[in-house]
Amino acid sequence: MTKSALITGITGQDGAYLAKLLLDKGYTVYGFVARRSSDSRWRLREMGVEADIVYLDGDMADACSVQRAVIQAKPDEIYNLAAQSFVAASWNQPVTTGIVDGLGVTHLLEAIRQFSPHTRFYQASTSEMFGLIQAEQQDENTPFYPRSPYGVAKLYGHWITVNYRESFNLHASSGILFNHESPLRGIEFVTRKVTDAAARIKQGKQQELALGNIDAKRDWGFAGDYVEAMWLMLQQDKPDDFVVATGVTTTVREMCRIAFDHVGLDYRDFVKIDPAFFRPAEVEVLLGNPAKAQRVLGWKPKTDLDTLIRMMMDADMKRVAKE
Ligand code: NAP
Ligand code: F7E
Repeated sequence: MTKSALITGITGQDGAYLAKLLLDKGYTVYGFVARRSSDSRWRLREMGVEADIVYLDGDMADACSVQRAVIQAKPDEIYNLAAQSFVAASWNQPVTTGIVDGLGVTHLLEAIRQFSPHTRFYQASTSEMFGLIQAEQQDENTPFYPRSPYGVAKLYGHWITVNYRESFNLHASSGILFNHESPLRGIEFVTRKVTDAAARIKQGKQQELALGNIDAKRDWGFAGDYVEAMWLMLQQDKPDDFVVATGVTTTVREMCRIAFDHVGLDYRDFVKIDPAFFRPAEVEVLLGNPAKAQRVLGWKPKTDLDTLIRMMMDADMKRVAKE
């Protein structure tokens, strides 16, 4: 029988990769989409899936619209990817971030509990919940210490998912995903900011690149690999929480080196440090331990950072050349 899934945040990076994965598996895919004044479906077009999705209008802040979407779709699976996901912006929009990324999760869980309790639920949790890290390598048992309004809101979303699982026996899982990137990554995130700038500098369209804390370290993986882990979580008999990461951490500085190297440039000639890009409170280092995901889900990252950055550089070189 054909399965169905509702994806919130389907117009985002992960939404586009996940929609493609599920459509390829034969799912009927519903996309919960907020009204915007300009086009937000470009990633779905890039993935060649725009016409294959059933769109349902709504906003995570609007409980009525969330409820209506759940009742209309009554899907087998819901993937809650919608969020104000840019950490730096969360200090300027702390309340919106709290409502969308935090309370919005309750809107969905309540709708499932009341109207579609058979639906399996995936919550897009994040390594930002570890923030000021309490263990050198973070796993499902590491205490949380969020460092931004985004991290705090996501921690609420994580715990309400755990709580509804334990209170109402819902099949609700939380994926604690470390940074994952792709050519579809938003331009404000550091990897895309760097690959886009390196492509522009190479093609004479930009002179320099202003960055903040380039000594920060992240555990970066490929979004295409990570959406498979989301799907695998909902195929398990039992819901649970899983860290999804590569187990390797790298500085922003080294990531710059890889990107600029790929187009024959030395990043040190172009990168300038600008205090405007430093954060009020920084997450200095993240390093995940994906052992449980490997053991229980049989999931392993397939793409290393070098391959990922080269993939992003190639895509940006082509895109910038066409502009
Ligand atoms: P993204 O590209 O920023 O996509 C976010 C999505 O949420 C977009 O489709 C956006 O719609 C939608 N959205 C924002 N506010 C909304 C609202 N009020 N109502 C309905 N939809 C709304 O994020 P991503 O990188 O794909 O990440 C997917 C999820 O995983 C997010 O929840 C993020 O916080 C989480 N996460 C990401 C990472 C990562 O490294 N990428 C790691 C851990 C967790 P528009 O396109 O219309 O703006
Ligand atoms: O920053 C440093 C910055 O914005 C990474 C989101 O998907 O992953 C993402 O959050 C690091 C930070 O991602 C610039 O200070 C230096 O230390 O690419 P980012 P993020 O904050 O790690 C997590 C897991 C999520 O859940 C989030 O949704 O890079 N950095 N200079 C910079 N960052 C940016 N954006 N711009 C700079 O100029």
